[in-house]
Amino acid sequence: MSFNVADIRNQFPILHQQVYKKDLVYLDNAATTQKPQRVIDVLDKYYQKYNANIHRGVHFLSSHCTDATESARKTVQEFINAAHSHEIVFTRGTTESVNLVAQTFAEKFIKKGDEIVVTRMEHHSNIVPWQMVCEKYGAELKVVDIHPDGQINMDSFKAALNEKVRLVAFTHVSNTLGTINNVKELTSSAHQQQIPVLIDGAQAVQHTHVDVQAIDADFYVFSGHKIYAPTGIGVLYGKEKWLEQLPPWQGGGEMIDQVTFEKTTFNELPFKFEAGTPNYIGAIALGEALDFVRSTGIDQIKAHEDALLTYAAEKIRQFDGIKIIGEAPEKSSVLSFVIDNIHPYDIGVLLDKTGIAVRTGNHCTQPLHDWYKVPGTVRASFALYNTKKEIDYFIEKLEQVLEMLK
Ligand code: C6P
Repeated sequence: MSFNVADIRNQFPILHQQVYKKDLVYLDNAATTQKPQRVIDVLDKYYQKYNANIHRGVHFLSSHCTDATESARKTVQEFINAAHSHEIVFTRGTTESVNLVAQTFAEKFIKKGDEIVVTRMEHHSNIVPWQMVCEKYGAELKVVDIHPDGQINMDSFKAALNEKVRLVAFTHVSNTLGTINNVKELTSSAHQQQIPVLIDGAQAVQHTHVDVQAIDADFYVFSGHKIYAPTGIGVLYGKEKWLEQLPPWQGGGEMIDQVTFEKTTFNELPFKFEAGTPNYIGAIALGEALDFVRSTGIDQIKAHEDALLTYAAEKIRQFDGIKIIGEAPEKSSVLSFVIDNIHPYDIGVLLDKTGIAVRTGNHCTQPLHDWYKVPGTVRASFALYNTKKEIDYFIEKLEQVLEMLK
C-alpha cells in the first residue's frame, strides 16, 4: 500500500483547525499523538451502543464488550509478537506498567544489598518507581552512562552487570534524544548474566517494528495515547514465566479466584494483574489504533518520519548557536535543541502564537538534562501525519522568533 500523507491527514479531524487564526502545526507527538476518526468512532460506538461491564454479565452487551476486549488483547499480542495473549496486561499506561513490575518484582525478588540498573537517558517513569522500591527494600540504583551523542555507553552497561543486579530497566527509544537503543544487544548482555530486563517502549511502538520474542524482552511496556489510541490505556507485556512468579499487585474484583474472609486465591493470567473494572473501551480503541498502524504499515511510517527528521535536522543546523541534543546514528523522529543565550520556554511560547505546538522543558528526563548541563530543550517530535511543508513553516517561524529574542 502506498503511503499518502494527505489521505492520512484527512483521517485526523483535530489537525484541520486553526489556533490563534493560524493553521495548527502539531509537533508534540512524543507527548501524545492525535487520534484518527476510526478510533474516535469506536469510542463513540461503544458508548452509544454496546457499553456494559466485562467478564461479569451473561447478557448480550456484556458478552459483546468482553469479546471485543479479548480480541483487542489478541491484537496487541500480534502487534508486538508476544507468544501468548495472557502475557498482555492492560494498564493505564507506561508509568503504571513500570510501577506494577517494580512493586511486584521487588516484593518477590529484591532484598537489602541488591542492585537495579537503569540508564542515564531514562524517563522519570523508568527511574522513580525503581528508586522507590530500592529505598523500601534497601537496594541500590545503579546508572549506566551514555556518550555525548546520546548512545548508551556499552562499556558502562556491561560494567554495571554483576551478581548483585536483579533487573535492568532501559528505554527502547529516548523521548528526549530520539536514540533508538539496540535493545536486542542490551537484553542479550543482561541475559548472559541471567538478569531480566524491562524495556520502556513508550516512544518505540509507534515508530518501529517491535517483536518482543526476537528481542527476548522479559517485560515490555507502552502507552496507548502515544500510538493514536486514547489516554488511560496501556500495556504491560511480561513473559509468562515472570508474570506467573510475580505476586498480584492491586487487590479487588476480577483479579480473584475465590474470596473468603480467611483467604483469597487469585485469578489466572492476565486477570491476576487487572484488579477492578478495567478501561475496556480504551482497550478496544487501542486495538483499533493498532489496526490503523498495521494497515498503514509501520515500515512506511518509519520511512516517512525518518525523512522528516533528516529534513528538519538539516535545516535547523543552519541556525547560529544551535545545538541539537541527541545525535545518535540510530534515531527516531525527535529533535531536541538549545540555542545560545535563549531560554527554550521563550521559544516555545512565541512559536505557539504562530500555531506551532512544540514541547519545552526537561521532558521528564531531568537527570539527562542535568548531565548535558542545559535547563531544558525545545523539542519538535514528528508523527506519520506531519509534512515537509509544516517543517518549512516551523523553520521560517523559528527564524523569526530567534530574531525577536536576540
Ligand atoms: N513521555 C513526553 O512528552 P505515560 O505518561 O505513562 O503515558 O508515559 C510515560 C513515559 C515513559 N517513558 C517514556 C520514554 C516516555 O516518553 C513517557 C512519556 C511524554 O516525552 C510525557 S512526559
